[in-house]
Amino acid sequence: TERYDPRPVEAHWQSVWAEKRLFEARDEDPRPKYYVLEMFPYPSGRIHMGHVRNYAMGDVIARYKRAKGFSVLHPMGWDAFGMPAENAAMQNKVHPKAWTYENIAAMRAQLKSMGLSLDWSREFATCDVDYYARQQKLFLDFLKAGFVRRKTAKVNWDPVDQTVLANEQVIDGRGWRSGAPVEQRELTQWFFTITDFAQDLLDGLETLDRWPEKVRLMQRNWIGRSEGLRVHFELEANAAGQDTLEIFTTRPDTLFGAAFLAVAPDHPLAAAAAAGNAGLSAFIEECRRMGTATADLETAEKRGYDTGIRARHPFDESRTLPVYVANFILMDYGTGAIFGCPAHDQRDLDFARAYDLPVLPVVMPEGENPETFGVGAEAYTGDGVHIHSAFLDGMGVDEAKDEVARRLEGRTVDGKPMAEREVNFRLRDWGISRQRYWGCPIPIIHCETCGAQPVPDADLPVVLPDDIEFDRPGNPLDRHPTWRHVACPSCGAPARRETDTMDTFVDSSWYFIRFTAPHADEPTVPEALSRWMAVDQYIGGVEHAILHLLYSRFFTRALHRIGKSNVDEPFAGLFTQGMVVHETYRAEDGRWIAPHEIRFVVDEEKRTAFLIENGEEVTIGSIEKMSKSKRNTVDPSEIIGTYGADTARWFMLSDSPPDRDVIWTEAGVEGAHRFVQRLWRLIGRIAETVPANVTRPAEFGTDALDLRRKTHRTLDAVISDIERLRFNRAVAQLYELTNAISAATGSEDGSAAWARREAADFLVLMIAPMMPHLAEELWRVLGHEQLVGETAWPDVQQDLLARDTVLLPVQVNGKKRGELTIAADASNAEIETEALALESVQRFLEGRVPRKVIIVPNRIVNVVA
Ligand code: ANZ
Ligand code: ZN
Repeated sequence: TERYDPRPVEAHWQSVWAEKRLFEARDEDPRPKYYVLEMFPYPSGRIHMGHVRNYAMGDVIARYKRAKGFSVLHPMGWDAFGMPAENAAMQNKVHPKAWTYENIAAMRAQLKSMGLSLDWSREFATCDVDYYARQQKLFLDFLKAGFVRRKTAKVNWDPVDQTVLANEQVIDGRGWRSGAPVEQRELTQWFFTITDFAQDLLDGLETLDRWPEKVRLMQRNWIGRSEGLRVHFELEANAAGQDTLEIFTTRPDTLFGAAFLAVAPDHPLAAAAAAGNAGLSAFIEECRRMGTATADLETAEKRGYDTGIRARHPFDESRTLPVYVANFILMDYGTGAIFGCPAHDQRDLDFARAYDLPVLPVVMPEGENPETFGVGAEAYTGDGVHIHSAFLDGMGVDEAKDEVARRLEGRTVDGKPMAEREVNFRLRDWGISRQRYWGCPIPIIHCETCGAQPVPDADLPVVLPDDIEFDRPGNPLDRHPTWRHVACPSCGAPARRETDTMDTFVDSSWYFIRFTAPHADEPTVPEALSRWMAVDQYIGGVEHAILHLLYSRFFTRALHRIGKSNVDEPFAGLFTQGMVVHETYRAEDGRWIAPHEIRFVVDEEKRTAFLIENGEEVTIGSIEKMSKSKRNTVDPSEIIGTYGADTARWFMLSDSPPDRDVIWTEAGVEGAHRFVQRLWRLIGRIAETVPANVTRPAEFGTDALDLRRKTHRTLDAVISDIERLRFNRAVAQLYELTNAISAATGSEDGSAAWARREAADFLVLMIAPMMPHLAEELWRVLGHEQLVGETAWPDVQQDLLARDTVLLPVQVNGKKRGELTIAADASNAEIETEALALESVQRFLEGRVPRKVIIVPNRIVNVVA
């Protein structure tokens, strides 16, 4: 047949692969392992184009590595707990569990229609009791090992709905449902002690040489190591019952530029000073209401209140510094108190300008005049020499930091050293308590007498009750009539269950480890873990560059410390893919129009869009990330239904570098589909005209040799492109080879026929990772009995890679000025670049830009200047 119909073919091969269990990873397979993983999806209901791109990339690697002789693990699962299921329950009266599993079923079918080479035998959802039961065990293991702490922390509290809100439920400071201003409340919560791993997590980044530098930098900044000094300032005359105030600074060298001290609103000194000071009390109260989200504090106006307390300057007896309570000081960083140096810190400068405090520069760039150097609207945070700083004058920043530390360490207040060096991390402990139903229950029982008790092993797992009501806001587990009432495992008295569930980031912090032994009784199996971990190639969105990856690195380390893992880093290679973007369309009245509602009229001048429904003209807007709100999404199922999965996969991989955004266009998809059809006809013709049993000739004619060279060079390039995840370049190579094969008809002497067969075979094997169904079908057409999925990747014949060279004379304005040795089949662009780069040519051009470069193939190059 002339036309290729992907639908029956794709379904056929999918069932053949499944029957043969071709993609199931075997623990006992003796070949070297390769673990490729894409970030598992949240079961929102339908897959989107971002998924298609993500999984198409992972599948290319999985199929390629399999063909290269690796024992490949390529699993799939579902990140299935979380808020949307509860929202659906409240809005549509459907149980979160039913909603989630229905979505999973729908999305599983969609993924299967993509023909991904996944090991479905290892599939699980994080909301499966089987999975979260093991997570509860790990939680208790971590608790025993000291990786879990209980402490109070602030939560967002909606006073109208009487419920805790997740950060994403707070919109402009108000509850998403009630619209009431959100308050901060202190709750006792569970934390993983990730801060104890801060240095380790930082050091580990150095070993991750197959991660994008950008992501490592983001992690480094998030961990935020800083070396600094704790300094005890003496307060004047027993202020508010305190003699000293301890601050943390990373810039002790700027001490002579200090203009004030400041403490956080929750600092004990603030409370002490507020006693009997109504104005200060009101200010503190206001700060509290504003909340403490770090992002807000960065941008909020810097505000403070003078406590009236004064501190002594440690090196200058004549100076005192006012002590403020300020809204930009965080209680849980350093000591919750600072000295402010306006000239060299932007926050301090903004504050000083608002409260009329002196701005004295004490560091200036080398070569400035100390008498005239000043600071305007921007603080000077660079390096330089010290000025106006007594014994520090003339020193550089590092030297001055050390000098201040040395001098203060040697002095004492109240019998203690006035300063201690300290390393601080910006990283906070990971609070995992969520006041929600649809999550992994925290396996703890609270007893009035015995305190928080772990649920005994025999009583695990703690299973979520199914009979719950979503008629009111808040956590339904709190209102369940029986679930929360249990006997204390230690004294037997009536006690209550922890009703908080775990942050869903916990679920995704070890799923990749569970894939190595998904059905095991224990959470992890040492042999399986050490066989498959680390993940060799992890692929996902850059939006997970910080938290998910950091938490996973923490989990893996924590498992190592308790002897359950032998690796520290879970992901040896990381790739962050770009987004799928699309044009946007708007009707006259401003409403967003979906791509399928539009018909285009294209003439030489422009493209115009019209509503199919009534012919109204529609404005073509900017290209943006596909989103429901702008209605510029394209449904993968529709594309697969129309063109087949191979076309969708091919287009996704072809159009731009995989780390950049790809613009989805109908024209692009059609182009990809035309290529599918073209391959079908081309390979079909070869299969018909060139006998499958031609014997390998002893000698190759020129045409045959040319085609063989092209074939092997393409193979060589495709290998290096796939290994570097440059899929779009691999695709471009394959287009070229296809053209070369089409062109190489003509003489059918024995050697040319053999070369054509070889080229066709290789082409099919090379497209297989991207278009696996078409490849299987073509492979069959070519007469092979094995599946492509079972066939080894072809070998490059090295001697065919060498290129013949020619020697070309190079003239400038008609006179010979040099010679160029270059590949005989080099393109004109290559020849021009190389010719112009010749030293001799450069000399005669004397910096002029050549007007024209005339190339007579294989004869001569003439540069016209
Ligand atoms: C004086 C100073 C002078 C500072 C100067 C900076 C520049 P990193 O590097 O992020 O660790 N700081 C200390 N504790 C704070 C807190 N609890 N809330 C808000 N700010 C706090 O930042 C350390 C610097 O942040 C410290 O060094 C302190 O200001 C401020 F020219 O001390 B610095
Ligand atoms: Zn008890």
